[in-house]
Amino acid sequence: MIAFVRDVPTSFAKALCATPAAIDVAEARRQHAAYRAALGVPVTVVAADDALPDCCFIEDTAVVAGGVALITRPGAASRQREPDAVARVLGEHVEIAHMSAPATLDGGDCMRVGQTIYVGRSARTNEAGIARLAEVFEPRGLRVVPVDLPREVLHLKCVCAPLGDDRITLVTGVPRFGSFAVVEVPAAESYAANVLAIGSRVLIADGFPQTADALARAGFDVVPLATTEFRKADGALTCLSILI
Ligand code: CIR
Repeated sequence: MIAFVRDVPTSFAKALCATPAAIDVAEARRQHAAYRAALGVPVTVVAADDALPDCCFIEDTAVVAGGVALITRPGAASRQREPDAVARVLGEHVEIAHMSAPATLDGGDCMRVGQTIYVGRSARTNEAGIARLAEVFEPRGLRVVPVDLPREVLHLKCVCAPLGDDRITLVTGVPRFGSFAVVEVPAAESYAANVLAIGSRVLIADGFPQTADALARAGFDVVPLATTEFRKADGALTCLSILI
């Protein structure tokens, strides 16, 4: 497994956010370094672009499965140049497919569990984006299943995340979809649903004890990480990497 991450740009304090809060870029870089170290797999770093304040949220720029990377067209206009540099780096490892206007899709809306890719219908991901996702991945043996999201949810993986090929985290109260086992995340800890599971280890945002306990009881080695600065920009753990 290789992880691709993208450095935190100097302009990160200008990243998109629903509720503005002062971002400490130096602290974000420290948290990013700890994240990289915690991944426990070889990491390839894509250089930051200061013209793209959200570029460290690399997950949104590509969906990788079955040996192909679908380079996205992010739903936020300010992010639509982010995929260019990522495509160049991923192209050294996997086949590349693209999407074009009017399609938009953010990688944070896509959750692969086994041979199924669940995709959130969100303000960032439209029907043309979902159709392109299906066009690329269904011939490769993956099923694409859309999931409706409430308007206030940024991305599908704000409320769930994969735990291997047969389990997910899911915030209590979010309607169930799929037929896998669920580790419930209490609504009061909903930010912690966005975990990054790598084998038997699971990276989790620090400060969410009920979710950490539930994951430990589910058999995971729980690795808490500080994410305060990324959270201010509406980001979490999966957003910061692409794993292939
Ligand atoms: C945005 O609004 O696009 C960024 N500030 C946050 C993106 C987080 N990405 C993700 O959850 N995959």
